[in-house]
Amino acid sequence: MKKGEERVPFSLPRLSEDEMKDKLDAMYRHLSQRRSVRSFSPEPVPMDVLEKAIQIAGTAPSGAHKQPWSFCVVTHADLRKQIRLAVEKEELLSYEERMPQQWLEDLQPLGTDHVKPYIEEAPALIVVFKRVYDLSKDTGKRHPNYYVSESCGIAAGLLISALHAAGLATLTHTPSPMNFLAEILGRPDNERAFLNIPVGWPASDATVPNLFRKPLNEILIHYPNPEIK
Ligand code: IYR
Repeated sequence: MKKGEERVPFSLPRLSEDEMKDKLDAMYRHLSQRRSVRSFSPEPVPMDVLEKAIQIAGTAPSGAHKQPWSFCVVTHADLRKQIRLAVEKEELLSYEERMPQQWLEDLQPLGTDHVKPYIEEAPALIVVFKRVYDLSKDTGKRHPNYYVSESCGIAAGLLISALHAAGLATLTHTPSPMNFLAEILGRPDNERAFLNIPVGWPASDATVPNLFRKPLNEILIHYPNPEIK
């Protein structure tokens, strides 16, 4: 048997239908409480909680199990300030020149603009990098990774769910372009910034827009379906 081809038995606990429903009802109620937050308390969050959340993110499935992600935790105030300034410079250009009118209109209910105090106020930023390729430890040769964005997207979903379970608020922030993050954080050539996630407790006066989530019947399509040939 070749290296990595060993197989081990696998099973999951079998739940009754009631147990399945109860678990998922509770999970839905819990995850429905998650909101993107743009106003954080500056109180530091425990590092081991962030570490555990990142360990949870690292359980995500990935293309060919390459685990093509790195998570940078930035708590240092000077570095957060530096990132805020760089973010605001890019976002100003985006809001003033790069984003089409329709996009700006779609963002109106969120009330966002290029000013991003929360990047500095949140006690931690988790910057997710996708690794577009890896370098062989022995030969230094480039080795490709696969479905890197899908893999990192799933990992980021687990990360924000884990942080939410710990009672922490997050924002999935995507300045565009965001190559300055790799520069500021000194990341190697194979890493590209994927998401910048401010983390912390919500500020005591935090508010969020009164958004509604699509009901199940708008996002679920059953098959076979008499309305679709
Ligand atoms: N990255 C910008 C703009 C922005 C874009 C989307 I799509 C959002 O859902 C929210 C904001 C910003 O952070 O302001």
